[in-house]
Amino acid sequence: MTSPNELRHLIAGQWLVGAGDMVTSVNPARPRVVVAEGHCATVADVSHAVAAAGEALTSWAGTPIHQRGAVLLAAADAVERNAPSWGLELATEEGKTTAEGIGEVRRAAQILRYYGNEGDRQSGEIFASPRAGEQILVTRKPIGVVAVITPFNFPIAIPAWKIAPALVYGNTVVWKPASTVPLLAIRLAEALTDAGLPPGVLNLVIGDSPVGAALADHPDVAAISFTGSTTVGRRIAAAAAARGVPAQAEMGGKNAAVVLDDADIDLALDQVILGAFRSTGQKCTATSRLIVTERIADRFLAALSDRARAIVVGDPAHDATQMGPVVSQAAQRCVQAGIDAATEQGATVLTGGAAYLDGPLADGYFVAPTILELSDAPADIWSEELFGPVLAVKRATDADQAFALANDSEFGLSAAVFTQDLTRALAAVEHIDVGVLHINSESAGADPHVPFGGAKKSGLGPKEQGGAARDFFTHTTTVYLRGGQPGV
Ligand code: UN1
Repeated sequence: MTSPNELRHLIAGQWLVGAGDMVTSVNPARPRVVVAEGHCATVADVSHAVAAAGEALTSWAGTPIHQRGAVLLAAADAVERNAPSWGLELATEEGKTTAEGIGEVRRAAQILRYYGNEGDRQSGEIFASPRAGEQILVTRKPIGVVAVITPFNFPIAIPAWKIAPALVYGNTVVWKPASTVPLLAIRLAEALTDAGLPPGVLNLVIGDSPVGAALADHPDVAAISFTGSTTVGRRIAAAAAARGVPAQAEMGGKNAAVVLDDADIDLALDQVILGAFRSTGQKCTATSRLIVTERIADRFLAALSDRARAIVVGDPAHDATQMGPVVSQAAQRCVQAGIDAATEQGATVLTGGAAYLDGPLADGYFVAPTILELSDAPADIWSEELFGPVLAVKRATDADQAFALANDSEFGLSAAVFTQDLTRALAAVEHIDVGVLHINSESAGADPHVPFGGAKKSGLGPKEQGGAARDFFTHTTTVYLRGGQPGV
């Protein structure tokens, strides 16, 4: 067995051993295997990191954007080159399949490349002035030291899509990743420093919630970008508002797939399976609710359950595996408790319904792909995010009722609608209240050049990615520009 990777923090360009509590990341498929371990950062480390980011700010902000972008482009090449080995490490630490792990590392490279080229894009605006001899320019400046707090489920892609725009627009960063996935955080930070990022421009502090809270509450942090649970996101956004600094919080989802009578059934089956069970359902964009119209419901649900049963669940390191474990024992218990509560509240288990407590998967944190059909009684599983491979189903009489059920959630991150009828697709665009809508594709997925984020209670503050990222990571200065000579 190889020895675990040593956990280190990056502060002011130095890789340091922490002085906080011991933290260990394990392979959720074989929890006796330790992937990385070491000491957490302390609150004092957070202060040092914020101070280092503050010291590096003036010089980094003054570096031409093309030069800042060149660092991201060089890092992208390194990330891409290492995709096979880091993808396997990602799978080993997080639990998604190796193919998905490699795909995610490549996606991080793509995101770094997108922002690496930002210098070639428009960076401001010019308006006409109502006064002769004047133009009005809108220019952009970095905000300052940015805190980035990221979740376990995309250990490199989500960090890349926050850190890359923050850096390219001239901010400096202190980043706290989830302590369940420190290895990929170290890999990304190394790629960026090896690519030439000056000391202090990116700092990495690994730890649990006290480290995150110390970072989010630090008086010298000028903006916070967070992805994670609704509870923590709201707390961070409230603290940021109290200090008068901007925050973006990407939080929960309870995303519906709507399958209408006229859908291409095979396509819908494929995509609903991907949306619900890829990454073991651990995405804020995962499909966790299914609404299917009555006329096709029996046929669709029987075929969907067959496909879910056929998913090969196992160790993410094996090529044949199609779905790995959930990230931790706490997650496994939480998902099981959610399923049990649903059945007590009247749900019928169509397939799955339990963790694997004996047999070859018993050691790991595995849960079977689960489909539950709900009765008319209220059920928590319809309204509360579970973050696991669990799909809750309701039937609708027609498209209107199906769209109303899709909207029956306090969340509004993403949705998927399956129909071949343009009029119904357009009605979905008009009526379904979400930040990301897929017509005839699964509810997950996000491209780097377009806005990403939720409606309703799924998100707080500006969206991520594309032009939205520029809006968040910069502030504008409106310049009324005249020559020095009156009247000219
Ligand atoms: C995707 O759907 O591919 O935490 C990305 C999450 C989201 C990212 C989803 N912020 O799952």
